[in-house]
Amino acid sequence: MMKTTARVLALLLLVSATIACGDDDSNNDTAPNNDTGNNDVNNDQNNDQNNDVNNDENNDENNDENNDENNDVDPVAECQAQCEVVAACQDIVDLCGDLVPQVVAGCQQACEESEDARGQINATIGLECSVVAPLAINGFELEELCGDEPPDEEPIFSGVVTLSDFATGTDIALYHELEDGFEAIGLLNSEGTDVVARSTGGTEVAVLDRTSATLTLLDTADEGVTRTEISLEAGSNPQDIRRIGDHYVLASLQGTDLIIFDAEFTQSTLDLSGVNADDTDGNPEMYAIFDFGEGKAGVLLQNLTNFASVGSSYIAVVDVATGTLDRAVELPGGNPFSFFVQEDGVILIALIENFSDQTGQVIAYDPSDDSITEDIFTEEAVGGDINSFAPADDGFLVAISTPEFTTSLVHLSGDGELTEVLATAGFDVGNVDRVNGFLVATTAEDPAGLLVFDVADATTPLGEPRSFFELPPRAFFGLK
Ligand SMILES: [Ca+2]
Ligand SMILES: [Ca+2]
Repeated sequence: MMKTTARVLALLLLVSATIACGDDDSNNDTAPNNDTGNNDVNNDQNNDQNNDVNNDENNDENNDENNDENNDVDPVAECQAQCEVVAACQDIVDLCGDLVPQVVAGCQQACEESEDARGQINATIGLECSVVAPLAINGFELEELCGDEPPDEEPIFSGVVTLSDFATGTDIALYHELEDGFEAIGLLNSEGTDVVARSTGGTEVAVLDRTSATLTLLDTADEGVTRTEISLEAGSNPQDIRRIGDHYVLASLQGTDLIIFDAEFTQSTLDLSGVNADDTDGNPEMYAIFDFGEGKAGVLLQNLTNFASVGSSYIAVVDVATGTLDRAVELPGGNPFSFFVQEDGVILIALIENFSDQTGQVIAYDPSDDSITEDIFTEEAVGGDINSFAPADDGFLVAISTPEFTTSLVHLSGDGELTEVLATAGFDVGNVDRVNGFLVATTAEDPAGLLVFDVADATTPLGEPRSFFELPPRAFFGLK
């Protein structure tokens, strides 16, 4: 269903541009003959400029039609009829097969919605298939639309990938893992070099561009159509955004205020600087947000001073509708840096303390009763700072940065045994996420791509890294 919509949309997008630039000369020469007074002139011109057979037919048909209908031909109906005529040409039937009705639908919608397209299409009335079919195939890019049909199957899983070289720009792509390959669809290209994508929940993706200080909300179910674009405070370093009910909650590393947007994107703020008295710089370092349930947002506060952890970190539990702090939950360690929400609602949080120490750990926090279980696994066990992790059936996949400031993707078995999965010189591991029974890790070098694992065997990647587009992938999150 999505593919069908996408194709018709793509067709619509192509109409004005492609027909307009397709062959202006021949199109303009063949003016629509819907005015009796102009029939003779038009047809004389046609006769002069096109082949005799065509124009003899044109003259007969057009004059008859015009006379019969008192010259009151609806140009939209005329255009839509021409869509069917052209789509019946054998070359197009051969090329598009089952997609012909969609080609016609897209063409006819263009007749309704675009005066330019309508004029261009009507200008082809009367041309033979040998002339108009190549024009349509070229103009509508039908070889691409019809000839290269992607597999019509439900993806095994889907996700969103941020690709960047931190220099020339950032691409945000929608990724589908398919039974016999993969498909990547560009959603947004930014010149910004400090851009992240976040799931707000559902199929919606938020793109936070710190370079331009903008928030863009895209709908992946609609091939990345932009829903909203909002300017943010420059330098606020936005980190994460989450949809809670009909509100959005935005966390920024710089500044004291959590930002809450209501359904009309009217902004309110909540000062969280007082949650940890030990964090004397007044900035609580809001790092991430999760849906706490019952209209509440959980905001992870790193509480750093001069980039160093200053004792406990906290979860600020915020009632979104009222914009008030419900409570603050103290965590047994500093610097929450990544988290994973389990299906049972329990949240695993990596408290990494400081970079290059190995004193951090992953805890399990249960929002239903604020209980905490420590030492799910430790930095000491995996041999570095825990950048990102996701649970497998038999342990965890963990992206770490080592004390030597290299990155590795490691597997920690259920009994705490470390199995190094991938680590090569220059290997640049981004993050790990779990979606629909699979684990996906991003690698930016040697090689660049997405590494896919089955959760039942998280030590052996499934096939080659999935590599696409020009920029290396930096982060992936699954669309739940
Ligand atoms: Ca601080
Ligand atoms: Ca650490």
